[in-house]
Amino acid sequence: MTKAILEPAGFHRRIPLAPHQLTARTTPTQDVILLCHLGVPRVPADSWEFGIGGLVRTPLRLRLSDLTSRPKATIETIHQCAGSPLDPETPTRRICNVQWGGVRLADLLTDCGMLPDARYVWATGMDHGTFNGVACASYVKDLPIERVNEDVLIAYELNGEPLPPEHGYPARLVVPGFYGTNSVKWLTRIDLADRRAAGPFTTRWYNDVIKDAAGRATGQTTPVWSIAPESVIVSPATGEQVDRHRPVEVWGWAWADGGVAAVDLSFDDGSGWIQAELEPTKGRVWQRFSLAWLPDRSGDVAVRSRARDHNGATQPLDGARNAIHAVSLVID
Ligand SMILES: Nc1nc2c(c(=O)[nH]1)N[C@H]1C(S)=C(S)[C@@H](COP(=O)(O)O)O[C@H]1N2
Ligand SMILES: [Mo]
Repeated sequence: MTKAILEPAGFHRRIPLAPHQLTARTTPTQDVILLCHLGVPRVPADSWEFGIGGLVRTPLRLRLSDLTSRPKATIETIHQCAGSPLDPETPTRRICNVQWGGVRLADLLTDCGMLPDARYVWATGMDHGTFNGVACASYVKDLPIERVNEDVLIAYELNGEPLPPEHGYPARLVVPGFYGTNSVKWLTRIDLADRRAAGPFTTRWYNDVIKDAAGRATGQTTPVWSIAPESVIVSPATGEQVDRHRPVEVWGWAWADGGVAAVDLSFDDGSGWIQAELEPTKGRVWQRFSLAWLPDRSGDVAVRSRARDHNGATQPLDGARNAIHAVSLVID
């Protein structure tokens, strides 16, 4: 296939909604985070083909009509950008919650017949160019093969409509519960392999430094795959004036790969924490939390939310992409 035309070419991002604007449970498509390292390839659907190969018994080639004529799976899930790979410890809170429609990757892999040595799934996009001074022939990511459970999709729909060009038309990978960087857009290949992929997006960027208990680098890294527990306060918004002695509902969203078990709120710079009400984990959808809070003193108050996942992992105060979110309020 000839090289795809990029329009625009180069790094392209749409600033998502700020936390206080995340009022909708399902994020409208025009408000969905948008992140393209190399540009937006314009892919003509009639000439598009997508191949599955590598460590499989029977390689497959599929056109868009081959995907759409198979049974359609839909999943509603959080969709989060991990932030800049050049600045991985700064929280960006680029988050939304959307519905994807497509074909289960697991079903396609069953049709191909996985060979026993296959340990990783490599996904290649049609975009190409330069990121941070490094020439990239394509955008390639990988994931462990055991992660390909029933909700990993080759998606061709976003919120019930065909994917818009910038979100991956004609088809993309969606790995619910993994950071967005792994959900390769404008798919051209899936390959099974016995090792991690070698491109800069898997070896050079998107590997977090593992730290010891004292916060020192151990010299080891871990791929930016699973979404760490996180939460944002939607209301009240930073700067809002709140009446003293009048209960105010503090609410927001919490999420994690595997779901959130509890959300605690602090009104005293993190010395005390009060458990909020929380919707139960339901699939991959974000969970609403809320607490009726009675401000009992005047002045400036910072409200913080802290999510805990089902394994007990929680959010740090700072120094990580999932650091605790705080809103500053004026109590009058
Ligand atoms: N081919 C390709 N896929 C990609 C990217 C990219 O630059 N090229 N960016 C990734 C990143 S960092 C994120 S956060 C998500 C964002 O998906 P969206 O723009 O559709 O919301 O796409 C991922 N998939
Ligand atoms: Mo991202």
